[in-house]
Amino acid sequence: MQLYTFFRSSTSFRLRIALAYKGLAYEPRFVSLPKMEHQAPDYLVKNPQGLVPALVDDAGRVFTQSMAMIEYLDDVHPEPPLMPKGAEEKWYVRAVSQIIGCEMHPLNNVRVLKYLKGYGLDDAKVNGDWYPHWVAEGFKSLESFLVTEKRSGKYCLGLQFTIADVCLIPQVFNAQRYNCDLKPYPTVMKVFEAGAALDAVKKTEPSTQPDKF
Ligand SMILES: N[C@@H](CCC(=O)N[C@@H](CS)C(=O)NCC(=O)O)C(=O)O
Repeated sequence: MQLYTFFRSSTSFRLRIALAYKGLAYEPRFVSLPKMEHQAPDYLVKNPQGLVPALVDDAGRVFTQSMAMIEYLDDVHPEPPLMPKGAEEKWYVRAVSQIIGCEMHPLNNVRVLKYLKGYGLDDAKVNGDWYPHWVAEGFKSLESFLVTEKRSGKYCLGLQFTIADVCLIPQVFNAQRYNCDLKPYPTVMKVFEAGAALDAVKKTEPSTQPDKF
């Protein structure tokens, strides 16, 4: 298997965590976002969306969209599971994942930040206002969801490490990189700390990646 990844990409980090957690070996293929390698013709052949990550299996089949990829991996390699068994539990971990993957991440994606700068907003406005604003909106909503649902424990779903944690951890790493204030989200941070202590996270986090700069 090959994983097309960029060290700072939180969606690539999701895949790195999931693959490491399941003990699945892969060859990394580094795609530099600053160098626009995700828009290069040879990469667009693999992923016409021009985004990382992409996973290519031994038969040459290409998989994209991180949350769909993780659920696919969980179907094909069920142990250890990243999806719970029950219907309600599945809804819950997908809901947490989608707060992050559908509501937080897209607003602060590279191409969105670049486009804002095209409107004349400078780095201070984009990195110091827009970015932390949407992190705060997202984590405020996630914190109240976790508290209201009363299902979190060590991880988002009690003692089971799931796709919800796989999405939450990289989002917190990104927020820390942008110096966002995370004190108002104690439940988010508690499950983050537990997840960040796992080997599957420690050996895949951005600073451990060969393409980091
Ligand atoms: N929904 C996609 C999002 C993928 C995505 O947006 N990846 C980012 C890096 S985290 C990217 O490639 N951004 C390039 C850009 O915005 O130009 C997924 O979950 O895989």
